[in-house]
Amino acid sequence: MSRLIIVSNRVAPISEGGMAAGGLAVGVYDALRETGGMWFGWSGEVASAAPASPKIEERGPVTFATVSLTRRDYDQYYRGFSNDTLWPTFHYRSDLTHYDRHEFDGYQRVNAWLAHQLIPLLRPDDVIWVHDYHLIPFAEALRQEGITNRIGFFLHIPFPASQVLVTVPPHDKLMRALCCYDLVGVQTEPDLRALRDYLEHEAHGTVSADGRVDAYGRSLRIGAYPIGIYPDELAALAKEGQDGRHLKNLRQTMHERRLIVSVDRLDYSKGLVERFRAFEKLLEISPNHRAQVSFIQVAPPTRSDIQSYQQIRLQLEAESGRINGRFAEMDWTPIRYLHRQYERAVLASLFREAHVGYVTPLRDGMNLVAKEYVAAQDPEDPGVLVLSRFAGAAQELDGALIVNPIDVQGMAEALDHALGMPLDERRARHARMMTVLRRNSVSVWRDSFLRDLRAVRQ
Ligand code: ADQ
Repeated sequence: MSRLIIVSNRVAPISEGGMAAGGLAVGVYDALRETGGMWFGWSGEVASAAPASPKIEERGPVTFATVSLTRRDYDQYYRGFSNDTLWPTFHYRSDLTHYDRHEFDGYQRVNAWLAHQLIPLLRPDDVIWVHDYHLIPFAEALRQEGITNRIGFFLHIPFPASQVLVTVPPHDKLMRALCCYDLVGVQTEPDLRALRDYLEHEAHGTVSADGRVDAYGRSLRIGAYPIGIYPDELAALAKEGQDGRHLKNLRQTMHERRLIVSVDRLDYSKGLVERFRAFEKLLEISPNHRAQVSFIQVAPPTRSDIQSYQQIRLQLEAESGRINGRFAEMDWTPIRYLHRQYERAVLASLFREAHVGYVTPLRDGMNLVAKEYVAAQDPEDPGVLVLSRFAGAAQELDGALIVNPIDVQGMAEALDHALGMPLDERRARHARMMTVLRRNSVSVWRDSFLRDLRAVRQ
């Protein structure tokens, strides 16, 4: 089988044992190990000058090829256009979107430079799989240098409605570039409908029922490929951690109270402020939960050099302080807000310990935390998932209590419902969701995308 090349903004740090930080990295790395291949992208380093060529590291059948970025490239391509223009807009936060034409120029320049760095490493029959919004123009840049390999693209974040996408000034250039791929994958059917709508009504292209597209003089395919996890491995990890130090310490402070858990990067798309207010509302409308329930929010910082991220941090610190000041007692803190990263095994066991998994983003491509929470549960006595309808995962996880994250009262009622749900109903909902998680695992996601990519132009 032809060699696989993965291209992503960041190359995931993979330890010698082959285990990476997250499920996605592991899923992709498994595919590379099976067929042999290369993972190409940014090393995460910012250097004073651009390197002449990628740094190459071989680990068994997998080659890691990484480059550093200059400060200017980082500012324009990564912090600027990717994370201060595309990220807010694609998460329906046009109010937070900042646009600077020079940053867009930098985004295109860095994509072209990255493509140029990869070309000497390519073989004619390599299959190239590019990931996420940082790299929309990557295939166009390769095509301009005469590369004819099969190239696929997967968007991990939501694909926004046309009327939202067109607020990005160079939307037409972006979408023209997107059509240089052979296969474009999005997370869910609603994302696919939005993409189709743009291609038909803004680009004046045609899209067939089975996802064949003709637009901007190019032919390609589009499809929905919901990303998954390895549910049974996560369940095993959660079970193993039951006697770990972190959980022992936690239990000592809980005194048999019920536990609600949320885990997110500290991002305004994750709906953290509304979530805190809904927990406050729960304590307000159901006083029986006071001193009986604790809420742990784990939210490590990300992108803290962007102003909107500094603001959400300040807002959350103020909200957790205010709510705790209002309800806390000598021996009970309602919200424990942990602004830090934890190991996967610790998070998995925390999920298993929690009676409620509270996952309420305002918008999310998929949200793997929702899936991990379900997989981590004890099937004999599972917790309940409270899930935003605006997470891609809500398309699959119909055993969750689905909420609208804007509706603070509705979320408080869902928390109350979850905390009081009888065992039979919890088991039935959990079993239904586990069936879906096993059917749509990360290997199914990867294999179906790569099968469709390998089938194009054959
Ligand atoms: P993210 O926005 O990062 O991903 P999500 O899918 O929920 O969101 O999480 C990714 C991973 O990070 C999960 O495996 C989670 O366990 C881990 N993680 C989160 N907080 C952590 C913490 N405090 N410590 C350690 N690990 C933590 C983007 C899109 C999502 C999409 C994924 C994959 O925004 O919508 O689901 O990519 O496609």
